[in-house]
Amino acid sequence: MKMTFRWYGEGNDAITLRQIRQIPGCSGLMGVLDQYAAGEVWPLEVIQAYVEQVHQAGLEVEVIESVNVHEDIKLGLPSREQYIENYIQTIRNLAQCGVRVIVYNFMPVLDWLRTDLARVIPEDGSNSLYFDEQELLGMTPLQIVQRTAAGSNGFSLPGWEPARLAELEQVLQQYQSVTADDLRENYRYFLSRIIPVCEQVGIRMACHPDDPAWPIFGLPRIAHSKEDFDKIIGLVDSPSNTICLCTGSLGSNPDNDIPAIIRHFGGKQRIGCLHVRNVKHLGYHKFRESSHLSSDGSLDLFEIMRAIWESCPDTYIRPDHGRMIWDEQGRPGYGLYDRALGIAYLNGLWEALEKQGTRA
Ligand SMILES: [Mn+2]
Repeated sequence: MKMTFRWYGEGNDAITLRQIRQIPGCSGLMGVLDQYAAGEVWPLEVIQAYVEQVHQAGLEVEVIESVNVHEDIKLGLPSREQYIENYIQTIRNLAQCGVRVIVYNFMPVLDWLRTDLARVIPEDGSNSLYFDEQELLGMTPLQIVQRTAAGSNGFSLPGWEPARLAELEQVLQQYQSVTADDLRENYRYFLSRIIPVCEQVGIRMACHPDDPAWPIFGLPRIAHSKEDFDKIIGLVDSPSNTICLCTGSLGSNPDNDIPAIIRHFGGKQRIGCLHVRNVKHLGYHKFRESSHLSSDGSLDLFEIMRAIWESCPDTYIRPDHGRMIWDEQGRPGYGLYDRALGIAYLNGLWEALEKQGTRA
């Protein structure tokens, strides 16, 4: 297992590489260059400079996240061809710089969604990301986008890049006639074009689940259950077609048995990497992000780590979102302190498994 940390790049993150290097047992990053809009080629020299900088700090960067898929690809428009060509060029450029796993998603228009980015947790006064479908019912997509932007403390948020949302109303219209099956067929086309290249250059594509794990605003969503991911890995049957198994995203739906899902796909060698975090279920379609500790949330992190240790022990992991604690100001969900605590805890569970665990 390689423990990593999400970092947004110099000038785009309040956290420094030096701070990340000082987290015990953290050997690398899941990096991101989110200055590029979906559909743009990430230039080789820019990736090289980024990777070089990370290496100089004593960290690896074998996973890159948020290589966003242009909406025209998801909609299956004729213009998708150029965007797929661009995506392939980005894959080649990343591979040339030593990247092994690319995290992306196939969610229409809206990426992850919350109704509050800083909901105070009454028990201890910290705050975290929060979702309540009841709050969402009275809002339009545009209102939730504006509210999310206003709550971001001035930081860019992954999946909420302004360029991507500039034509929100128009793109929402375009999806009116797109069914889940249509979306899946467009996904199949995309994968059939990129996966052969990935095999050639040694890249594994890792699809991030829908977050939360159910449809939103009537948009088709096809990646939020074991059954969905069985279909996805079957669209193009290749070791390069994998999942970024995000325990908090899938775990927002109590029907998803996360350790069982990890064992299922880990056993098939189809987990490219994992985001490991906890959520606290507060009611129907209502949850908050808790600390990583099992007893603070609704997921059993020990069982999750055991499933990883048993089925895909060589994978990449990172703590996912953290709470804001100790008066830290920063990008919602991506502060230093609580994510560093998450790493310490997950590494502790891992050490216990290494020393005392028995594999089935
Ligand atoms: Mn995630």
